[in-house]
Amino acid sequence: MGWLLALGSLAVAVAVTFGTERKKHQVQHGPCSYTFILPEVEQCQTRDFQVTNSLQRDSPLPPETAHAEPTWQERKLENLESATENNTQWLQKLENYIQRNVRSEMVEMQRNVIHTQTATMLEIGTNLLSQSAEHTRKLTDVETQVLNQTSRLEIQLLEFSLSTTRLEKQLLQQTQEVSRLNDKNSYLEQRFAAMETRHSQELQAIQQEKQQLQGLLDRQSRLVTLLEGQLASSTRNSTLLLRQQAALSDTVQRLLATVTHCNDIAIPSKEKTESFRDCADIYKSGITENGIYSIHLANSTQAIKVYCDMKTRGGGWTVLQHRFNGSVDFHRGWNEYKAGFGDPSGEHWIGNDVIHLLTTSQDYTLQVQLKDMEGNQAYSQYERFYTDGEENKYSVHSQGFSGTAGRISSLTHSGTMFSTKDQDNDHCSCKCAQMASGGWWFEACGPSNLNGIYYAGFSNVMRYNGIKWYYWKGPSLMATVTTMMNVCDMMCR
Ligand SMILES: [Ca+2]
Repeated sequence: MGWLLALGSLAVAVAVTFGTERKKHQVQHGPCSYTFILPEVEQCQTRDFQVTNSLQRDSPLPPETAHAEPTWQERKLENLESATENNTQWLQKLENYIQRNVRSEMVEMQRNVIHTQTATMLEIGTNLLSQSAEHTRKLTDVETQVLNQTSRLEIQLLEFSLSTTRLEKQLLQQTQEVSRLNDKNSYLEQRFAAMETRHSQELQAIQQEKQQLQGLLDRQSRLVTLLEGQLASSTRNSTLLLRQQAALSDTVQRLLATVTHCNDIAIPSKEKTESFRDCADIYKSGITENGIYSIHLANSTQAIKVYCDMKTRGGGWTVLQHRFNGSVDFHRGWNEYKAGFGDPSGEHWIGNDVIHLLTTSQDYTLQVQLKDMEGNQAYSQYERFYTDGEENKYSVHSQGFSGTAGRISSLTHSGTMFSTKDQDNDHCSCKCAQMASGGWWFEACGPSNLNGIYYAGFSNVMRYNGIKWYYWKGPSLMATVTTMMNVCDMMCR
């Protein structure tokens, strides 16, 4: 490369030296042609011009110098020619040198360049191949990763798809369920609305009914007020009537007393002369017909009408109680049982005071006669029978039991007090007279009650408050006839 630099500097030097010259000088050397542009000679200073080229100094002087003095133009031309020749020679040498060196160098350089380029190309190719392989490997890795990722994504997608299908199914089911519930709900709402309508209608009807009832109640209240007024006036009338009745009764009593007194004065009766104490007395006097007779109790002048049974078992029986058709109510209070009620010719109770006075005046035998619905008859008899006075609540006393109406006595044991619905003297925490009906010697409440309710006709119903003589027919006798009658014992007959 050194020669190229030298050549370059020469060309530059020539160009600097002749840059201002306009004229061109061409040199033909073989196939090569050289063109020089030289500066204008007229502008140069003659004195200052000198040639420093060694080739110029070494050349011999031309022969003309000896004999003739050349002009400056000629010298100049000669100088120029010699300079040109020197330059041409120099250039030829240079050219040769160049041709000689440049060719081999060019070949070498070309070969080197080719080698270098080949090596470079090979290196580049190798680099490219390695890079390509690297890229290929990376690409393969990336592809593998992408494939793996894709597979994973596909699997996930499949799972998502399955899950989605499942969810869709569930959603569908839930939608159906919701739809079903909606249907049910609407059905229930309809039913509820219908029920509400019905209830409101019923409520209206009930309210109307209530208003009607309210109206009726108001009318009845007015009627009740009216009736109460009428009742009050009736009560006043009734009180007046009762007073009048009491006055009439007094008048009748007085009249009867007057009549009796007149009779006593006018016709002295047989009864007056023969004052009977009981039916046995009458029977002993020779009267043997059943009927109503008057007796006088001991220490009493008052005549008492009694029914005398002159036929049964020897006759002379004073009837204390008699029932046969249920026409008389036996569910009465203490005072009525005390005084007696009913008529001796019909159903009656002779009275507790009479029974007490009669049975304590002398020894008496009691006989109870019974007859059931089928006509069966039986009796119970007590050889000794009496009752205490009212101060001892008419307590019963009996002994010497016999008869056909049960093997055991149905009359309560001695000492049992008499009870009525308004006087509870029994040994029960209850009130036997109210439960069993009638007045009797209830204990608690005992096996008998001949003053119970008289039930007519056949019935299988067990009645606790009927006529009872337990040890003959059990708790419910259904008797058609009951008779209690007293007679003085055999000694007095
Ligand atoms: Ca009691």
